[in-house]
Amino acid sequence: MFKVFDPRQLAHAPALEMHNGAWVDHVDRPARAQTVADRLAITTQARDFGRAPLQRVHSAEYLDFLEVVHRRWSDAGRLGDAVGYTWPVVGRRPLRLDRIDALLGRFSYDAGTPVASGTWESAYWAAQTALTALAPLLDRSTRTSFALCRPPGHHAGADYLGGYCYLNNAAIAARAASDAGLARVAVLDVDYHHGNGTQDIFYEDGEVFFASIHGDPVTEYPFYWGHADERGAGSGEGATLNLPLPRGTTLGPYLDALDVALTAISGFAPALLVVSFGADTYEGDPICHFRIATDEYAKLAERIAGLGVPTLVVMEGGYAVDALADNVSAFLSGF
Ligand code: Q9C
Ligand code: ZN
Repeated sequence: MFKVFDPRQLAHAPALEMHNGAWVDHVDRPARAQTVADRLAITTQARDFGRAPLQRVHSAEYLDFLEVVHRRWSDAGRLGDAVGYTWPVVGRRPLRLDRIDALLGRFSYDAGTPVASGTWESAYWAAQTALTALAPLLDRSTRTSFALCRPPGHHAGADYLGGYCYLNNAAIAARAASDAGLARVAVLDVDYHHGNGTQDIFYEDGEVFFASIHGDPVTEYPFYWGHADERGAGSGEGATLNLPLPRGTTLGPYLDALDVALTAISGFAPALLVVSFGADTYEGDPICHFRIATDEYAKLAERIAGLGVPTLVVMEGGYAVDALADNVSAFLSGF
C-alpha cells in the first residue's frame, strides 16, 4: 500500500471550539496525525499539484478568503483564531460585504472550525497529500493508497468550511480522478458524521457516486444533511445514498449498512473508490456514539476490499488519540 503524510499538516492548531454552549479545547490536535504517521512509519511527503485541482472543487473567492482570513483577523486587532459568530440565513441576498466577520459567516456554517495561523498551510498540504496518494492509482502502480490528511475534509463544501474541515481532500481527489479520465468514481464515507460537503459538491453530478454511513442527523451533527431521503438531484439523481444509523450501533448492523452501500457502489461500476475514513465510529471516541472495536476495523476494510476496485483511503475524523494509530492500522490491514 502506498502511504502519504506531510508534516506541514501539523501547523494547524486551533485552540478552542464551541461545544454545547461552551468554549472547550479543540479535539483536532496535531497529535492525531503525528501518532498515525509514527505508527505507519510514513516517509513519503506530498508533491505540490498547485491550486488548480483545489479550484475544480472550491470557488476562487472561497480559496482567496481561506488563504488570507487569519491574517486579516490579526490585522483587525483580533487575538487568537478567526471564527464567525453571525451566519446568513439561507436565501439572504448575496451582498459582497468585506467586513471580516461577515466573510467568516458567509464562508462557514459552525463555530467548531476556527481558522488558526497555520490553517491554510495545513489544509493546502492535506489536499496535496490526497492528490499525491491518488497519483499511483491513476498510473496503476498500486491498487490501494492511503492519504493521512489533517485537517479532515468531508464537511467542507465548494464555498464553506465547517466540522473541523476547510478543503475537501476526498472530493478534490475524486474530481482530479474524473478529470484524469476515469468515467465513474465512487466516494464511500464511513466517518461517524455525514459527509455533507462531499455530498453537496457532487449532489447534481452523475459521474461521482456518494454513499455515506453515519450517525442519524436527527440527533447527530451536522443535522441539516444526511437524511435517507437525500438521493441527489438533476443528472445526479440516484447517485447519492444516505444510510443513517442510531447511536449505539455495533458491528453487526453497521456491516448490514455497509453491504447495502457496497452493493449500490458495485452496481455503479466505478473505476476508482475513494473512502472517506473516520475512526470516530470507535467505541472509545470522545465525541461520537457508535461501538466499533479496534479489531473490527479490519472486517470493515475486508468488505470494502471485496469490491475489487482500486481504492484511495483518505483520513477524516477520529478523536480517541491514544487508540487512533491502532484503529487506522487495523483498518488498513483489511486491505
Ligand atoms: N464542538 C469530523 O469528524 N462537532 N468532524 C460539533 C462542536 C462537530 C467532526 C460540536 C464534529 C465534526 C471530520
Ligand atoms: Zn467525524
